[in-house]
Amino acid sequence: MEIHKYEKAWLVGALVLIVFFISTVAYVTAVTGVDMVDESGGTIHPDDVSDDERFGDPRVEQVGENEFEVYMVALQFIFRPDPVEVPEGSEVTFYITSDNVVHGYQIVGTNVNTMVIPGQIAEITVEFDEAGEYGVLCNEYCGIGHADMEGKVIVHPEDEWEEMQGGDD
Ligand SMILES: [Cu+2]
Repeated sequence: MEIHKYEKAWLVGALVLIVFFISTVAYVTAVTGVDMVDESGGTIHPDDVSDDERFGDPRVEQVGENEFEVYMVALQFIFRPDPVEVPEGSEVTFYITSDNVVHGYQIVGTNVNTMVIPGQIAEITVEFDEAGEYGVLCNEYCGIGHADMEGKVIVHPEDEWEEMQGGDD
């Protein structure tokens, strides 16, 4: 069967596009770490949050050279801890839960955006490659003070962070 050369060109072009589209999806999934929030964080009874080893004392914890874990509780109408402070270039895993109502946790300018559901621990990892202040907001209506429920993530430049760790001696 004879295929006209223009038809061949269109076929090849369409194939190249399909391969390109599939590669972009594969790339984003495998390399950039864009992910859906799932149940990997586990569950916790809302009544146990304040006695829990992780959430009873909400905090930022350094777990590796450039790795941090944040144990966060969303309350009416603040986030604890706030602000979250980490150095530039760090990989931060947030574990967030709530002991009262549904909240949201979104870090503006990043891919961090999750519901915070009582009973559930949202686990989400993000790399902060650029120093600066990132706004945080609750995007689930959680009561009368919802509109004022906001927080901050401060990503410090390397030298500034080192100075902070050195204390004031
Ligand atoms: Cu809210």
